[in-house]
Amino acid sequence: MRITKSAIVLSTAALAAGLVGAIPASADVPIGALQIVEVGTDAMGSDTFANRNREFVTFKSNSRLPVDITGLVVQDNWSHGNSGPHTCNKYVINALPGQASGAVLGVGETVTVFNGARVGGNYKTASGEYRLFADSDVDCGTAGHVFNNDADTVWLTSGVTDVHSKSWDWNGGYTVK
Ligand SMILES: [Ca+2]
Ligand SMILES: [Ca+2]
Ligand SMILES: [Ca+2]
Repeated sequence: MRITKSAIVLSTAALAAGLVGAIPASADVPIGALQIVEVGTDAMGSDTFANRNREFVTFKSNSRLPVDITGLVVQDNWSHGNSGPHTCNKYVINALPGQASGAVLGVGETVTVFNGARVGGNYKTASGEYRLFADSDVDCGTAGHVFNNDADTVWLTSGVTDVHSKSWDWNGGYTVK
């Protein structure tokens, strides 16, 4: 198998902590343990409260161990640079569907956070993808759309650690990979 730098870092951290299971919630998720694979940046046509789900972030685990992502913040560049208390333009993962408490991402598993809402709420697909719904406020961004269509950055932040980010500076499509 391919040994990644992040896997080595993670393994070292796990050994240092004497762990055999998941990286504990008290530790920040290590840099590189998660990877953003796709961002929905712009809903086709007008950006309205009803089509907020066309804005989304998909990320996967690159870790060789289950990783506790409880408290992970998925946020745009405005939120990332705003250290004051605020509730706009970010989503905090405190639970995953099917788990009694906390949020532990298994090896190779994927999460998609949609900015809109869904009847029935969060769920896990048959193929094992967690789908979470941030239900952004209409007063945040443009009718709840928070990822700038032309240029922005999505950040995955755990405590003080920026685990991964993805930027774009174009306006030529609806998603960025
Ligand atoms: Ca947008
Ligand atoms: Ca649009
Ligand atoms: Ca933004």
